Amino acid sequence: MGELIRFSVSVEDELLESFDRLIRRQGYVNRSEALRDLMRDALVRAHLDEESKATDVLGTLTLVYDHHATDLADRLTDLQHEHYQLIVSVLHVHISHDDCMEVIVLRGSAKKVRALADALISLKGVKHGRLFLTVPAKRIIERRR
Ligand code: NI
Repeated sequence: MGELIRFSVSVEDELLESFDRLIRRQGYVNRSEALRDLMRDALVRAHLDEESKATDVLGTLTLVYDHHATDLADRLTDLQHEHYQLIVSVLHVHISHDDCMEVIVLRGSAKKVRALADALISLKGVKHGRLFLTVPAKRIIERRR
């Protein structure tokens, strides 16, 4: 951790009131921590947008699907085996009689991770899928100095 620096920010009163209401709802105890989280998130997203630099990203892909859908379970498994180098871990939850949820932890280049996530999400029978990408925050902050 670097040293803490205090800085002042000028902002319209209405914007600040809305922001304070939001972060209170979210459970923040002070503005500084909320602002730090927003800054880190902005840095991570900016880094991920520069695809060529994002060589080591971490992702969680959540998929919801009907396990009765023809061939789907096999195709999901086949695709994951084809790209086993990108897959760190898989959590499977039977969420109802018909539906399964799979949370797949991915690690690799942003390009490959996104491509695999897109291939899995677009399989017929997948009802909902969403990829969340992040990077080790320490690395982002150091890189940007
Ligand atoms: Ni299941």
